[in-house]
Amino acid sequence: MSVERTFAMIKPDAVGRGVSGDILSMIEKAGFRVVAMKKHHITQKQAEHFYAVHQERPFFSGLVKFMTEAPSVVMVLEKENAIQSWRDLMGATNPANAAEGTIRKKFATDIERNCLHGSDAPETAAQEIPFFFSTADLL
Ligand code: FUP
Repeated sequence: MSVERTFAMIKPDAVGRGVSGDILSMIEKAGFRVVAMKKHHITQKQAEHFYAVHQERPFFSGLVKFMTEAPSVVMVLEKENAIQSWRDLMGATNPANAAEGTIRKKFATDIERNCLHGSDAPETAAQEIPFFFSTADLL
């Protein structure tokens, strides 16, 4: 295993409910280093691009609407095996299936408003990190 970076997002539902601090605390307690972090209100174009892989799915327009309704917190996290570790800490996409101890189990309400995003592979992290952060943010 090697030290990796992954892209993480606290979505508008969690930010709006004021639980970003609690989530950040769980992230830090799990041993991640926060390399970069900012609040960002994603535009419609950005959300459509970010979730382009889902553009044919029936939930796409609802997902874009939700993601653009209020700001998110976007982050780059670093740790050994960070991509899988962050997905493990997030829990299942559908919070109804999320394991005890995961963030989605604690804070998420439904499959769309599921609090968090995390890159699912090194290639995805390599696209998602520069989508939100410049080289200068990541030194
Ligand atoms: P994840 O990798 O956990 O973010 O999950 P996916 O890439 O499968 O889905 C991306 C986002 O689409 C989810 F976070 C929420 C939304 N989604 C729905 O709203 N309904 C679905 O049935 C599946 C996903």
